[in-house]
Amino acid sequence: MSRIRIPQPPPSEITPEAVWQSRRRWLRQAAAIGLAAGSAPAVLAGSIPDPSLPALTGKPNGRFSVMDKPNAWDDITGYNNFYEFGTDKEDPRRHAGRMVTEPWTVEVGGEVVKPRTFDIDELRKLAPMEERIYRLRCVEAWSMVIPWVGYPLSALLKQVEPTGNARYVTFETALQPENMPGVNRRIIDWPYVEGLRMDEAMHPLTLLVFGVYGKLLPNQNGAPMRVAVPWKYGFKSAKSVVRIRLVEEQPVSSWMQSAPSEYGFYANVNPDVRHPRWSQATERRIGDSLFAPRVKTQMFNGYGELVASMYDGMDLARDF
Ligand SMILES: Nc1nc2c(c(=O)[nH]1)N[C@H]1C(S)=C(S)[C@@H](COP(=O)(O)O)O[C@H]1N2
Ligand SMILES: [Mo]
Repeated sequence: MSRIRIPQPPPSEITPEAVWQSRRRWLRQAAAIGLAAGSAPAVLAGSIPDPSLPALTGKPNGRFSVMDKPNAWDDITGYNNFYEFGTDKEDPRRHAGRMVTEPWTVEVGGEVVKPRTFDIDELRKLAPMEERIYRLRCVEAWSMVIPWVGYPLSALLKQVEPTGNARYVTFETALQPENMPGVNRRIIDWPYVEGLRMDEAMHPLTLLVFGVYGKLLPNQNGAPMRVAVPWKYGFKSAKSVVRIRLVEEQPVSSWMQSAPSEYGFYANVNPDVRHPRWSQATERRIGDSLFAPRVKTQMFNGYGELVASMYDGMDLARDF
């Protein structure tokens, strides 16, 4: 008799309920201090969001959250990759305010029974919001810890009923040349396109994200909706998505197209497969002191117990 194996997080990934609750208290207290006095040190230092920002909360999901302390609000919203707005880490915060995010629709089509265009308000109500603390590992060998608010991508994909031909999913980012100073430079062939294999897209860890730190997503983090795939390099997680297509053939994503020797389709975090220009064995944690040692990068960014079985029999050095 075969049983469906529900993936269990490894012991190091499980947040014991008590620890989880105490951290929740800590976050709430920090937020309360911010509410009580706008001049509270935590707000001034930018470690938590400005209480006046629009809220979007989710039920904490301890099972799919890591134990690490989340990065400061200022790191998460001020040190970004969003090349549509420029290549400097500060460019997205500086320029992304110009992106128009209202109205916003997301077209979901391709190999599906019920293709549909969803309004963003509809998408925000499609499934219950969860808060999940995820690691983000950038291919540039730095990392952060981010409390995202969203729900599994699978909830949306089930709505449109993928056909038997649907083997991959592609995500396309909005293209607003008049508001995006970065797209005048031909770094990649805009719009930004990324993709996942169907089982990766349906995996419970793959999150559609609408908020961060209990607030609606700021534009620089991919408002109003982006993807978060925590066991892959950050570039797989497309921001400000306007189109999702289910397709039969493995898509060519923007980074693969611009530099196929540097960026593969799978892009699973893998300390043993170096980027042609640098090692992936260690990472710098954003927010750590300059003198802090680099940390060892973990296979699948530490999510191996949950995802490794999807790649059984694959040579991940070849399929990088
Ligand atoms: N549309 C778009 N999505 C993108 C990027 C981008 O340049 N454009 N950068 C990627 C990279 S390299 C990373 S590391 C993450 C960063 O997400 P964050 O800025 O919210 O931390 O977004 C990814 N999604
Ligand atoms: Mo990245």
